[in-house]
Amino acid sequence: MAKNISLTRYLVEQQRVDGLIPGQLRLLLEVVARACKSISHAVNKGALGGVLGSAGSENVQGEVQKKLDIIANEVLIEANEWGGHLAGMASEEMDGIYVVPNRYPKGEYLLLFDPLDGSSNIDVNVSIGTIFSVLKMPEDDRGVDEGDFLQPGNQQVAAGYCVYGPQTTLVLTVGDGVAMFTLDREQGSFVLTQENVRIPEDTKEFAINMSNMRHWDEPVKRYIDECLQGKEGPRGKDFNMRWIASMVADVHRIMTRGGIFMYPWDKREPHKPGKLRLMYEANPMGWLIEQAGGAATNGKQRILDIQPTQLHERVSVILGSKNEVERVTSYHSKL
Ligand code: P6P
Repeated sequence: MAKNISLTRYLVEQQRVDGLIPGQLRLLLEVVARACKSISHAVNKGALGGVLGSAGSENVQGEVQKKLDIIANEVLIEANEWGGHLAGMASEEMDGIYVVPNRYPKGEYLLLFDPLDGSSNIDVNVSIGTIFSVLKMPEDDRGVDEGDFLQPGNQQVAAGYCVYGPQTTLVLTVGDGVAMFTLDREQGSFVLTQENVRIPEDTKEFAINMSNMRHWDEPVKRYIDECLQGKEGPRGKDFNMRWIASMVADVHRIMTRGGIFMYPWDKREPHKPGKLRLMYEANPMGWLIEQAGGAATNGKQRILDIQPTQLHERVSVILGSKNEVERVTSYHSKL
Protein backbone atom coordinates (compact mmCIF):
# COMPACT_ATOMS: atom_id res chain seq x y z
CA MET A 1 0.00 0.00 0.00
CA ALA A 2 1.42 3.45 -0.95
CA LYS A 3 2.44 5.52 2.04
CA ASN A 4 0.31 8.26 3.52
CA ILE A 5 -2.86 8.07 1.40
CA SER A 6 -5.31 10.49 3.00
CA LEU A 7 -9.03 9.84 3.16
CA THR A 8 -9.56 12.56 0.55
CA ARG A 9 -7.10 10.99 -1.90
CA TYR A 10 -8.63 7.55 -1.32
CA LEU A 11 -12.14 8.84 -2.01
CA VAL A 12 -11.01 10.80 -5.10
CA GLU A 13 -9.29 7.71 -6.49
CA GLN A 14 -12.30 5.49 -5.74
CA GLN A 15 -14.51 8.10 -7.43
CA ARG A 16 -12.25 8.19 -10.49
CA VAL A 17 -11.69 4.45 -10.72
CA ASP A 18 -15.09 2.93 -10.15
CA GLY A 19 -17.53 5.82 -9.97
CA LEU A 20 -18.93 4.37 -6.75
CA ILE A 21 -18.46 7.71 -5.03
CA PRO A 22 -20.20 10.58 -6.83
CA GLY A 23 -18.85 14.04 -5.90
CA GLN A 24 -21.72 14.78 -3.50
CA LEU A 25 -21.18 11.48 -1.65
CA ARG A 26 -17.44 12.13 -1.45
CA LEU A 27 -18.15 15.55 0.08
CA LEU A 28 -20.58 13.97 2.56
CA LEU A 29 -18.05 11.36 3.66
CA GLU A 30 -15.32 13.96 4.11
CA VAL A 31 -17.66 16.14 6.20
CA VAL A 32 -18.65 13.17 8.38
CA ALA A 33 -14.94 12.33 8.84
CA ARG A 34 -14.22 15.93 9.90
CA ALA A 35 -17.12 15.76 12.38
CA CYS A 36 -15.70 12.51 13.81
CA LYS A 37 -12.36 14.29 14.25
CA SER A 38 -14.12 16.99 16.32
CA ILE A 39 -15.96 14.36 18.36
CA SER A 40 -12.69 12.52 18.95
CA HIS A 41 -11.15 15.74 20.23
CA ALA A 42 -14.05 16.33 22.66
CA VAL A 43 -14.02 12.69 23.83
CA ASN A 44 -10.25 12.78 24.41
CA LYS A 45 -10.55 15.88 26.62
CA GLY A 46 -12.84 13.95 29.00
CA ALA A 47 -13.03 15.52 32.41
CA LEU A 48 -10.73 18.35 31.31
CA GLY A 49 -13.42 19.49 28.90
CA GLY A 50 -16.23 19.27 31.44
CA VAL A 51 -18.01 16.89 29.07
CA LEU A 52 -18.37 13.80 31.23
CA GLY A 53 -21.47 12.75 33.08
CA SER A 54 -25.15 12.98 32.24
CA ALA A 55 -26.96 15.81 30.55
CA GLY A 56 -29.99 15.33 32.78
CA SER A 57 -32.24 14.44 29.84
CA GLU A 58 -33.49 11.27 28.11
CA ASN A 59 -33.45 10.34 24.42
CA VAL A 60 -36.23 8.77 22.37
CA GLN A 61 -35.06 5.38 23.61
CA GLY A 62 -35.74 6.47 27.20
CA GLU A 63 -31.99 6.34 27.90
CA VAL A 64 -30.23 8.97 30.00
CA GLN A 65 -28.27 11.20 27.61
CA LYS A 66 -24.62 11.87 28.39
CA LYS A 67 -23.30 15.35 27.71
CA LEU A 68 -21.09 13.90 25.00
CA ASP A 69 -24.10 12.20 23.32
CA ILE A 70 -25.61 15.63 22.80
CA ILE A 71 -22.31 17.28 21.83
CA ALA A 72 -21.62 14.57 19.24
CA ASN A 73 -25.13 14.88 17.83
CA GLU A 74 -24.80 18.67 17.49
CA VAL A 75 -21.37 18.36 15.84
CA LEU A 76 -22.78 16.02 13.18
CA ILE A 77 -25.86 18.18 12.53
CA GLU A 78 -23.87 21.44 12.31
CA ALA A 79 -21.17 19.91 10.11
CA ASN A 80 -23.61 18.46 7.60
CA GLU A 81 -26.60 20.79 7.33
CA TRP A 82 -25.03 23.54 5.15
CA GLY A 83 -23.05 21.51 2.59
CA GLY A 84 -25.84 20.95 0.06
CA HIS A 85 -25.29 17.18 -0.07
CA LEU A 86 -28.09 16.13 2.31
CA ALA A 87 -31.90 16.29 2.29
CA GLY A 88 -32.18 15.20 5.90
CA MET A 89 -30.69 13.42 8.90
CA ALA A 90 -31.85 10.99 11.58
CA SER A 91 -30.14 10.28 14.88
CA GLU A 92 -30.53 7.96 17.84
CA GLU A 93 -30.55 11.14 19.95
CA MET A 94 -33.46 12.84 18.14
CA ASP A 95 -37.13 11.75 18.17
CA GLY A 96 -37.89 12.79 14.62
CA ILE A 97 -35.92 13.42 11.44
CA TYR A 98 -33.92 16.61 10.88
CA VAL A 99 -34.85 18.28 7.61
CA VAL A 100 -32.13 20.55 6.18
CA PRO A 101 -33.36 24.15 6.72
CA ASN A 102 -34.54 26.02 3.62
CA ARG A 103 -31.69 28.56 4.03
CA TYR A 104 -29.32 25.81 2.87
CA PRO A 105 -29.27 23.93 -0.48
CA LYS A 106 -30.68 20.38 -0.31
CA GLY A 107 -28.91 17.31 -1.69
CA GLU A 108 -29.95 13.78 -2.59
CA TYR A 109 -28.58 11.91 0.44
CA LEU A 110 -29.98 10.95 3.84
CA LEU A 111 -27.56 10.56 6.76
CA LEU A 112 -28.49 8.39 9.75
CA PHE A 113 -26.26 8.03 12.79
CA ASP A 114 -25.72 6.98 16.34
CA PRO A 115 -23.53 9.95 17.27
CA LEU A 116 -21.86 8.30 20.23
CA ASP A 117 -22.50 4.59 20.65
CA GLY A 118 -21.52 2.88 23.88
CA SER A 119 -21.94 6.07 25.85
CA SER A 120 -22.27 4.13 29.12
CA ASN A 121 -18.51 3.65 28.71
CA ILE A 122 -17.67 7.36 28.35
CA ASP A 123 -17.21 8.03 32.07
CA VAL A 124 -15.02 4.95 32.57
CA ASN A 125 -12.66 5.73 29.68
CA VAL A 126 -13.52 2.71 27.52
CA SER A 127 -13.67 2.93 23.70
CA ILE A 128 -16.85 4.40 22.19
CA GLY A 129 -17.73 5.41 18.66
CA THR A 130 -19.88 7.05 16.00
CA ILE A 131 -21.87 4.85 13.59
CA PHE A 132 -23.31 6.24 10.34
CA SER A 133 -25.35 5.07 7.36
CA VAL A 134 -26.05 6.86 4.06
CA LEU A 135 -29.18 6.34 1.93
CA LYS A 136 -30.37 8.12 -1.21
CA MET A 137 -33.56 10.16 -1.29
CA PRO A 138 -36.28 8.30 -3.24
CA GLU A 139 -36.54 9.65 -6.79
CA ASP A 140 -39.79 11.65 -6.50
CA ASP A 141 -39.40 15.36 -5.83
CA ARG A 142 -41.71 15.86 -2.83
CA GLY A 143 -40.20 17.11 0.47
CA VAL A 144 -38.29 14.75 2.74
CA ASP A 145 -40.28 12.93 5.42
CA GLU A 146 -39.68 10.01 7.79
CA GLY A 147 -40.91 7.52 5.21
CA ASP A 148 -37.95 8.37 2.96
CA PHE A 149 -35.62 6.99 5.63
CA LEU A 150 -37.46 3.66 5.98
CA GLN A 151 -35.36 1.78 3.42
CA PRO A 152 -33.83 -1.66 3.99
CA GLY A 153 -30.10 -1.81 4.71
CA ASN A 154 -29.45 -3.27 1.24
CA GLN A 155 -30.18 0.25 -0.12
CA GLN A 156 -27.26 1.91 1.71
CA VAL A 157 -24.73 3.73 -0.50
CA ALA A 158 -22.16 4.19 2.29
CA ALA A 159 -21.72 3.04 5.88
CA GLY A 160 -19.05 3.42 8.50
CA TYR A 161 -18.02 3.95 12.06
CA CYS A 162 -15.33 5.86 13.90
CA VAL A 163 -13.95 4.22 17.05
CA TYR A 164 -12.51 6.56 19.70
CA GLY A 165 -10.02 4.30 21.45
CA PRO A 166 -6.21 4.18 21.82
CA GLN A 167 -6.34 5.21 18.15
CA THR A 168 -9.16 7.07 16.42
CA THR A 169 -9.99 4.86 13.44
CA LEU A 170 -12.55 5.47 10.70
CA VAL A 171 -13.85 2.30 8.99
CA LEU A 172 -15.79 2.78 5.76
CA THR A 173 -17.49 0.99 2.88
CA VAL A 174 -19.19 2.30 -0.26
CA GLY A 175 -19.88 -1.20 -1.54
CA ASP A 176 -16.40 -2.09 -2.79
CA GLY A 177 -14.89 -3.67 0.33
CA VAL A 178 -13.87 -2.10 3.65
CA ALA A 179 -11.08 0.40 4.28
CA MET A 180 -9.65 1.65 7.59
CA PHE A 181 -8.18 5.12 8.23
CA THR A 182 -6.26 6.09 11.35
CA LEU A 183 -6.32 9.69 12.57
CA ASP A 184 -2.90 11.33 12.40
CA ARG A 185 -3.35 13.99 15.06
CA GLU A 186 -0.21 15.87 14.02
CA GLN A 187 -1.47 16.31 10.45
CA GLY A 188 -5.12 16.36 11.56
CA SER A 189 -6.05 13.93 8.79
CA PHE A 190 -7.26 10.34 8.46
CA VAL A 191 -4.60 8.17 6.78
CA LEU A 192 -5.36 4.89 4.99
CA THR A 193 -4.00 2.09 7.19
CA GLN A 194 -5.84 -0.95 5.79
CA GLU A 195 -7.98 -1.78 2.75
CA ASN A 196 -9.83 -4.89 1.54
CA VAL A 197 -10.45 -5.91 5.17
CA ARG A 198 -11.37 -9.61 5.45
CA ILE A 199 -13.00 -11.33 8.45
CA PRO A 200 -11.96 -15.00 8.97
CA GLU A 201 -14.95 -17.29 8.31
CA ASP A 202 -14.26 -19.24 11.54
CA THR A 203 -13.51 -18.00 15.03
CA LYS A 204 -12.93 -19.05 18.63
CA GLU A 205 -14.18 -15.79 20.15
CA PHE A 206 -17.77 -14.82 20.98
CA ALA A 207 -19.14 -11.53 22.28
CA ILE A 208 -22.41 -11.52 24.22
CA ASN A 209 -23.66 -10.14 27.56
CA MET A 210 -23.69 -13.42 29.52
CA SER A 211 -25.71 -11.89 32.38
CA ASN A 212 -28.76 -12.18 30.11
CA MET A 213 -28.37 -15.94 29.55
CA ARG A 214 -31.54 -16.95 31.39
CA HIS A 215 -33.55 -14.63 29.13
CA TRP A 216 -32.33 -15.95 25.74
CA ASP A 217 -34.31 -18.22 23.45
CA GLU A 218 -33.23 -21.81 22.95
CA PRO A 219 -31.09 -21.52 19.78
CA VAL A 220 -28.87 -18.86 21.40
CA LYS A 221 -28.65 -20.83 24.64
CA ARG A 222 -27.63 -23.92 22.63
CA TYR A 223 -24.97 -22.05 20.65
CA ILE A 224 -23.37 -20.42 23.70
CA ASP A 225 -23.60 -23.63 25.75
CA GLU A 226 -21.72 -25.50 23.01
CA CYS A 227 -19.04 -22.78 22.97
CA LEU A 228 -18.70 -23.05 26.78
CA GLN A 229 -18.26 -26.86 26.55
CA GLY A 230 -15.03 -26.16 24.64
CA LYS A 231 -12.81 -29.00 23.35
CA GLU A 232 -14.82 -31.65 25.21
CA GLY A 233 -18.07 -30.53 23.63
CA PRO A 234 -19.58 -30.77 20.12
CA ARG A 235 -17.50 -27.84 18.82
CA GLY A 236 -14.23 -29.65 19.59
CA LYS A 237 -12.43 -26.37 20.37
CA ASP A 238 -12.14 -23.94 23.26
CA PHE A 239 -13.69 -20.47 22.88
CA ASN A 240 -12.72 -17.11 24.37
CA MET A 241 -15.26 -14.43 25.35
CA ARG A 242 -15.16 -10.64 25.05
CA TRP A 243 -17.90 -8.10 25.88
CA ILE A 244 -16.93 -4.41 25.84
CA ALA A 245 -20.59 -3.24 25.90
CA SER A 246 -19.70 -0.78 23.16
CA MET A 247 -20.88 -2.16 19.81
CA VAL A 248 -18.33 -0.10 17.86
CA ALA A 249 -15.44 -1.53 19.90
CA ASP A 250 -16.75 -5.12 19.76
CA VAL A 251 -17.37 -4.88 16.00
CA HIS A 252 -13.95 -3.30 15.42
CA ARG A 253 -12.31 -6.26 17.14
CA ILE A 254 -14.25 -8.59 14.85
CA MET A 255 -13.26 -6.51 11.78
CA THR A 256 -9.65 -6.84 12.94
CA ARG A 257 -9.42 -10.53 14.00
CA GLY A 258 -12.79 -12.20 13.50
CA GLY A 259 -15.38 -13.32 16.07
CA ILE A 260 -19.13 -13.37 16.54
CA PHE A 261 -21.14 -10.56 18.17
CA MET A 262 -24.60 -11.28 19.52
CA TYR A 263 -27.26 -9.06 21.02
CA PRO A 264 -30.21 -11.44 20.60
CA TRP A 265 -33.88 -11.04 21.44
CA ASP A 266 -34.54 -11.88 25.06
CA LYS A 267 -37.64 -12.29 27.13
CA ARG A 268 -37.03 -9.27 29.37
CA GLU A 269 -38.95 -7.17 26.81
CA PRO A 270 -40.65 -9.84 24.66
CA HIS A 271 -42.52 -7.25 22.54
CA LYS A 272 -39.21 -5.75 21.38
CA PRO A 273 -37.29 -7.70 18.68
CA GLY A 274 -33.97 -6.74 20.33
CA LYS A 275 -32.04 -3.94 22.02
CA LEU A 276 -29.97 -2.54 19.14
CA ARG A 277 -31.37 -0.17 16.51
CA LEU A 278 -31.84 -1.29 12.94
CA MET A 279 -31.39 1.93 10.98
CA TYR A 280 -28.20 3.39 12.49
CA GLU A 281 -26.54 0.46 14.27
CA ALA A 282 -27.41 -2.93 12.75
CA ASN A 283 -27.70 -1.82 9.10
CA PRO A 284 -24.36 0.06 8.81
CA MET A 285 -22.51 -2.54 10.90
CA GLY A 286 -24.21 -5.37 8.99
CA TRP A 287 -23.13 -3.98 5.62
CA LEU A 288 -19.55 -3.39 6.79
CA ILE A 289 -19.36 -6.96 8.13
CA GLU A 290 -20.75 -8.40 4.86
CA GLN A 291 -18.38 -6.25 2.79
CA ALA A 292 -15.51 -7.78 4.80
CA GLY A 293 -16.73 -11.34 4.09
CA GLY A 294 -18.79 -11.87 7.26
CA ALA A 295 -22.53 -12.33 7.80
CA ALA A 296 -25.22 -10.42 9.74
CA THR A 297 -28.67 -11.78 10.61
CA ASN A 298 -31.39 -11.27 13.21
CA GLY A 299 -31.26 -15.02 13.84
CA LYS A 300 -33.72 -15.72 11.07
CA GLN A 301 -33.02 -13.40 8.13
CA ARG A 302 -30.28 -11.18 6.67
CA ILE A 303 -30.38 -7.87 8.56
CA LEU A 304 -29.96 -5.87 5.35
CA ASP A 305 -33.18 -7.36 3.91
CA ILE A 306 -35.39 -6.25 6.83
CA GLN A 307 -37.98 -3.69 5.68
CA PRO A 308 -38.08 -1.00 8.42
CA THR A 309 -41.47 0.25 9.67
CA GLN A 310 -40.23 2.74 12.28
CA LEU A 311 -37.22 5.07 12.39
CA HIS A 312 -36.02 3.83 15.78
CA GLU A 313 -37.03 0.22 15.49
CA ARG A 314 -34.90 -2.37 17.23
CA VAL A 315 -33.55 -5.67 15.99
CA SER A 316 -31.84 -8.82 17.24
CA VAL A 317 -28.23 -8.82 16.00
CA ILE A 318 -25.95 -11.78 15.26
CA LEU A 319 -22.95 -10.78 13.14
CA GLY A 320 -19.31 -11.61 12.40
CA SER A 321 -17.45 -14.69 11.16
CA LYS A 322 -19.64 -16.22 8.47
CA ASN A 323 -19.61 -19.87 9.56
CA GLU A 324 -20.50 -19.02 13.17
CA VAL A 325 -23.37 -16.69 12.21
CA GLU A 326 -24.71 -19.36 9.83
CA ARG A 327 -24.53 -21.94 12.64
CA VAL A 328 -26.62 -19.79 15.01
CA THR A 329 -29.07 -19.03 12.21
CA SER A 330 -29.38 -22.75 11.43
CA TYR A 331 -30.23 -23.45 15.09
CA HIS A 332 -33.08 -20.93 14.78
CA SER A 333 -34.36 -22.60 11.62
CA LYS A 334 -34.56 -25.93 13.49
CA LEU A 335 -37.10 -24.43 15.94
P1 P6P B 1 -25.54 -3.99 27.58
C1 P6P B 1 -24.43 0.57 24.07
O1 P6P B 1 -25.35 1.13 24.97
C2 P6P B 1 -25.16 -0.45 23.23
O2 P6P B 1 -26.18 0.16 22.51
C3 P6P B 1 -24.16 -1.14 22.29
O3 P6P B 1 -23.13 -0.30 21.91
C4 P6P B 1 -23.67 -2.30 23.13
O4 P6P B 1 -23.27 -3.42 22.35
C5 P6P B 1 -24.88 -2.66 23.99
O5 P6P B 1 -25.69 -1.49 24.07
C6 P6P B 1 -24.46 -3.04 25.40
O6 P6P B 1 -25.63 -3.44 26.07
O7 P6P B 1 -26.96 -4.49 27.86
O8 P6P B 1 -24.52 -5.12 27.58
O9 P6P B 1 -25.12 -2.83 28.44
